Amino acid sequence: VLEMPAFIATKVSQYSCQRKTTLNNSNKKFTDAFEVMAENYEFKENEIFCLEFLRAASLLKSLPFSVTRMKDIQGLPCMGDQVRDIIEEIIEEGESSRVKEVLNDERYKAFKQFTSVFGVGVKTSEKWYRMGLRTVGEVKADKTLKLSKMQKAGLLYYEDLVSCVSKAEADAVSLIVKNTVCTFLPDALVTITGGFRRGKNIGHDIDFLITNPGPREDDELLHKVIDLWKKQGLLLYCDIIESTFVKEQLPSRKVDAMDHFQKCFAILKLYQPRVDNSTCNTSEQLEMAEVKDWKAIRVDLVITPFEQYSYALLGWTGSRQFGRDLRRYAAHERKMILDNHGLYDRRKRIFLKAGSEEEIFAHLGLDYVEPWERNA
Ligand code: DCP
Ligand code: MG
Repeated sequence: VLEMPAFIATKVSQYSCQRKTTLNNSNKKFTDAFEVMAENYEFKENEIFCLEFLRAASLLKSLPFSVTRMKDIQGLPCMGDQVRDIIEEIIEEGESSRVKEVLNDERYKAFKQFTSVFGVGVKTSEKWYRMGLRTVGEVKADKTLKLSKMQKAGLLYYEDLVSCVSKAEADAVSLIVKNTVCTFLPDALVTITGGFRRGKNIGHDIDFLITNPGPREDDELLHKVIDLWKKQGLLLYCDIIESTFVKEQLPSRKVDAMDHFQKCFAILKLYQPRVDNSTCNTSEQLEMAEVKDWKAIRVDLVITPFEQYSYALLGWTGSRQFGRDLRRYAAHERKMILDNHGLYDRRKRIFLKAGSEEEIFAHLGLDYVEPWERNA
């Protein structure tokens, strides 16, 4: 481990794609606080302040030492006044009164609950809050609410979906996805992305990227997979989004833009080892144990053309902050536009091909960062 002064001497980049961020966070006390602040600003749709706290959190996560004095953050980027105030409070008092205030705030608490429902974002939360609703329980009980199909599923499987996905569950679902895809396309490449590819052992969903290295594409693959799961009774919910990719189109400059791949946001039924019936005393408990031998799991499937696979892999591996900074770095430092489909060089006016993530980093003039170092 580097001593603090020696570490600071090597200048820390403002871009997380020029840092290594593993899951060993030496500054959780601070980064948890910043993430609460960022979330509260997200709920208030204040993107600037939200990003300020997300960048600060990301920076402290990359430090190989714990911050204990204000001197430790001297010369570091992303440390604005709001951020410094909270760091100072936590150093001196052990906690931040501003963060505590947010955590106790009625609006924050309600939004936190509402947005934890699959299909519910800030807009819907705002609506429900204005109607006087405060908890998911109240939302469930209100039979007059007009809900989307996604939100209905989100509420129906709420308890399963808020309890996080474990690595073991991700591995089990991975087998199911691979087996199903390969019955239709034996050569298909199925890769787990998102947090699990970054080495996390829990997640809110499981993300998969599917591509066919062969010459032909199969637009029907996703539909075939979904239809089979329906027949097998494994599909609790699914929303298929068809591809909207247009070849000549320049990559989107929006930092959080959705990509154009054919994809599916699904909820799968994962059968789990049965609960031991001998521990149940009442007939009701016995019935429960027998009825529910499965868990609802959120799964995203993304289908990509083989030529775009590396870009899709880089984008879908995340983290979100790492992806944002890659795009910002490309735009501001290289005059290039990066998205999940490709990289466009605005000076040369060409798309840069890449057969691996390493090649994309090389195009951007960046040192390669391993997936487990992208937990920014
Ligand atoms: N992503 C993307 N385009 C989208 C949605 C996500 O490029 N429309 C990227 C950014 C994320 C990654 O894909 O880092 C995975 O998205 P998740 O929301 O599943 O995030 P994680 O997998 O990183 O976290 P979690 O463990 O909560 O699932
Ligand atoms: Mg994920």
